[in-house]
Amino acid sequence: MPKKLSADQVRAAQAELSSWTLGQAPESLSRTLQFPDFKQAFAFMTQVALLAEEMGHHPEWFNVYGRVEITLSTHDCAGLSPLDLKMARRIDQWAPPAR
Ligand code: H2B
Repeated sequence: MPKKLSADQVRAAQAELSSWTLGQAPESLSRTLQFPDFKQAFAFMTQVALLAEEMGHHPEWFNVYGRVEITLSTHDCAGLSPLDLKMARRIDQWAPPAR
């Protein structure tokens, strides 16, 4: 089972992952991405889906046309784990440039 991040590790993650919002009870990281159209949003989601399968760790997300809302948390430890940080960093690499 993945190990739950300590309060210090959560603080460090929040500072590092500045485009994500920290949620509580259970702790989570959320980010909304806006793509120009559905095709580009879905291409991004396909990349994340393949990573999720590789990791055995899956996002909660919501998509309408070019918008993708993502929440990351680890159910197995009822909070954030290193798996969420790994996924958030990869998502940041694939995010569209700010408009
Ligand atoms: N995804 C997320 N986000 N959190 C989990 O705890 C989790 C998961 N657990 N994907 C995995 C699947 C687990 O249920 C299976 C059995 O590997």
